[in-house]
Amino acid sequence: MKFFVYHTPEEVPDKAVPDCAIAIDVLRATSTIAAALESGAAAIHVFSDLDALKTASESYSPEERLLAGERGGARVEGFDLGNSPLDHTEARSKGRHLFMSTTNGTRCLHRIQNAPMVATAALTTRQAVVDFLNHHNPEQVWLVGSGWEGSYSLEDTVCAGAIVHGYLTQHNLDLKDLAGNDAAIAAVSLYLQWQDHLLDLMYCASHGQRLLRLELEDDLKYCAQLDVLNLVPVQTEPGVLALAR
Ligand code: 3SL
Repeated sequence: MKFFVYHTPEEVPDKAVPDCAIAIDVLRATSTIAAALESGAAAIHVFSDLDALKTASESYSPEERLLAGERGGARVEGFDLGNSPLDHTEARSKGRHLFMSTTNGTRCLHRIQNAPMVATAALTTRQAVVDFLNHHNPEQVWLVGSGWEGSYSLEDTVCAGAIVHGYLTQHNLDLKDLAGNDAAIAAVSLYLQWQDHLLDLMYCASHGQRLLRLELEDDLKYCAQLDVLNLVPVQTEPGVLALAR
């Protein structure tokens, strides 16, 4: 297996397609996708365009669907939810289809949706993602950070590093044999620097600070947790995610 880390969807090579591509948006889209599936959501339908989202959601009854929209960190007016993982409880989400649009996370998923295997990762699901990779053993893995409007986000790269580091220690491998690009090596270094202080990293990160200004500190605390959910969201058709079977 070779890991390639891309800090943003814009960095992803145009013509190549890996065996497996994994979208990461720790703050907060991929943490929220995992939390929704953990709460029993039937599937997550991801859209860039809010009008297309509303139209597609109409094929489900109001009881069967939830509309989740975020722009600039805040909930889109008229939507049921914003983009907080803490919104999802069994009472609210179980059995329902989540129609979701966020600033960067959905863009990242669209960028990689043509890969034969597409999944999402967060710090909360890191070990489950390592187990998923062990099981499927893809040759080339892209770990793609969502970033913020085209620029690099610390928390996505630390998560990519946590995944590579988890795989590496489990197999007792050398980083130079696993890393497909220099960014993979840098991501592991970032993780090693911060592995015992992940919440502090969220406080330093520019998007963490943006969320703190919106009084979303509890979201930071939730998203900084490592290995607390044993599930992997996988793409079942372009733009739709459900639990890996
Ligand atoms: O950009 C995104 O996709 C979101 O995760 C950003 S936010 O954390 O909801 O503000």
